[in-house]
Amino acid sequence: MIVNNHSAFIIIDIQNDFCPGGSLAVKEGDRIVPVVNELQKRFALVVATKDWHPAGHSSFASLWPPHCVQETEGAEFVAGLDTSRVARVFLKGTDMDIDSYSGFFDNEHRRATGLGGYLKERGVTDVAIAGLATDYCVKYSALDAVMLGFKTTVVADACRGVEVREGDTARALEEMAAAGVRIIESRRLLDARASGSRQRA
Ligand code: VGL
Ligand code: ZN
Repeated sequence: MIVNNHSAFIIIDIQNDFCPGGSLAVKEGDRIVPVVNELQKRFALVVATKDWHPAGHSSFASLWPPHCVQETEGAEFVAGLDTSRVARVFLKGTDMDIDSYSGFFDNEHRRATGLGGYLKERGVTDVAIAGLATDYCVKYSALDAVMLGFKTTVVADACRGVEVREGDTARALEEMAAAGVRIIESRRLLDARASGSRQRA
């Protein structure tokens, strides 16, 4: 079962800088917002992450343009995202010298963000993940979730990829599936309640 009392929904980095007009814009990044808002209603527990870099973060020099700098407009959640049900926001990428694609740990697994412990303390066994970007932060969050023992689902159409190289999003989904992540479409979750009640009738 995907949605039960032991399930949590994790919203990854739906921030201005990852949406059209932002400094590290993901194509159609904003298009996932309505479906993410609908999906939230299916879960008793909703948490979110924010990419939250200090100015001059080490990742800006090498791979990425400056993005999601702490306390800037670019680091805020996009305006359309419903945050009223978000129980807690976990910040990632806060250490100057190391990046953190996963919402659970930095890229060398030196330090935890607290997300994994928070979920386990609340008896969460299953997680569903959506957000930005499929080929970076969603992927590494999902792989860490599996590693931590969560039954992990990624809602593919509620995510978009950066696609530094064309095909990265599709490859990321394959990689996640190979690691034991269930990849589904939002319809599976959004239709579940209605079809469930029909089946019981
Ligand atoms: C992300 C690149 C750099 C992401 C964050 O949220 O996927 N990607 N920082
Ligand atoms: Zn970042």
